[in-house]
Amino acid sequence: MLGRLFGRRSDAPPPAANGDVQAEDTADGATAATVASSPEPADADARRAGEGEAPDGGAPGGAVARPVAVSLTDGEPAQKKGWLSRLTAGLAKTSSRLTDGITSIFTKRKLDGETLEDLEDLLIGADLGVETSSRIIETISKSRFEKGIGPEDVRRILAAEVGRVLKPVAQPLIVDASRRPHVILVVGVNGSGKTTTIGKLAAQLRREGKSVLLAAGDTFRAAAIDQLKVWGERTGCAVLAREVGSDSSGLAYDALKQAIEAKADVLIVDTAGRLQNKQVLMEELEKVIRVMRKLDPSAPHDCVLVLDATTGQNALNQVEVFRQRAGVSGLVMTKLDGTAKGGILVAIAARFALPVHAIGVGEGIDDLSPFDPDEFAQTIAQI
Ligand SMILES: Nc1nc2c(ncn2[C@@H]2O[C@H](COP(=O)(O)OP(=O)(O)O)[C@@H](O)[C@H]2O)c(=O)[nH]1
Ligand SMILES: [Mg+2]
Repeated sequence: MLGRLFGRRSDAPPPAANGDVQAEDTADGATAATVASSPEPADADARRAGEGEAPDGGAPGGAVARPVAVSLTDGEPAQKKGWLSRLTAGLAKTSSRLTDGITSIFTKRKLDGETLEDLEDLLIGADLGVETSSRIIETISKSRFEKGIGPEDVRRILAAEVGRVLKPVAQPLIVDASRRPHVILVVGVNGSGKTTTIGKLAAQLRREGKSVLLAAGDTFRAAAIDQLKVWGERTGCAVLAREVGSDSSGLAYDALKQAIEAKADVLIVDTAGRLQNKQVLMEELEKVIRVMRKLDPSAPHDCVLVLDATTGQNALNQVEVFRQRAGVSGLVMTKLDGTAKGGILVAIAARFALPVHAIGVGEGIDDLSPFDPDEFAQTIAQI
């Protein structure tokens, strides 16, 4: 059982006798989790986890992700390099669309109204938003480029403006060590990448030596429950799960109770995301929050909205809805690797000013990183 939970290979050494996370199957089919307060360093577990298959039929995590430790709170140079190449690859579609477009508009052409209009179309087409696009156009038209303006100048202005918009929102997800547990509620529409993001986040927290309990609050689909269990095994985190159709707020309550008793560092609560019936979904989320507050009035300490970058403009609407009802405190944008319209992150930052904690650029366990505005800006402008 411990081996399965720790994602241990058969040839790997057994975990320390005082392993921090234990789980046992209970009579009602739920997986009960016990999280002790002094975890062993999880680096080895996380590395092993990186060698497994991605859940949910995704690409093999091991093939995509090398076992490079990327922390949400720090970054060694080697890790940074690994992340940068991942970011560059992940944002390739967006950056090549923008920079190829800029090159074709600004090569051997005068700077006139038509050129600027073409640029504006390009920027809006990449979902950067009207506000940011207009500001870039304004900066260019106000600048005195007597000898004409080249693609590189435009790329530099683009990077500066995107960096300026993103800087105030780039705020890492900080786990408050004084809370036991720090509760992170993860919300978002179906398929946005909630469960995958939870898995990636859990891996990073475990590498930092934190004990983490995961609650399989999307009780609507068996596959969703199994998917979180797989991530629990890969990352060495205990998972509290119940059978399909169980009450998710009851599960969240029990998970928090258990995490408090075990003095776990972090509890991450997964949720369902069917937006077909917005009202029911939102009421359910409100109930999850309400019941957890009976145990800890300050919970959840973070409510993270996971957004799929490939949904484009619809993501703006999702922020609106979830912010009103679930009290979203921060965002993670996933699948930036799957779109040429990664500019949507800029539009969202400009419109809502909500913290962006991290971005996802792939399905692998290491494809989540703290969000660095300058890196993002320079990468999409290929500076
Ligand atoms: N390419 C890519 N795929 C992702 C990313 N994040 C999640 N996915 C995939 O998106 C699909 C839905 O993710 P899932 O976590 O199940 O979404 P949920 O319904 O919100 O929990 C899965 O196939 C994931 O592997 C990402 O950053 N990039
Ligand atoms: Mg899910």
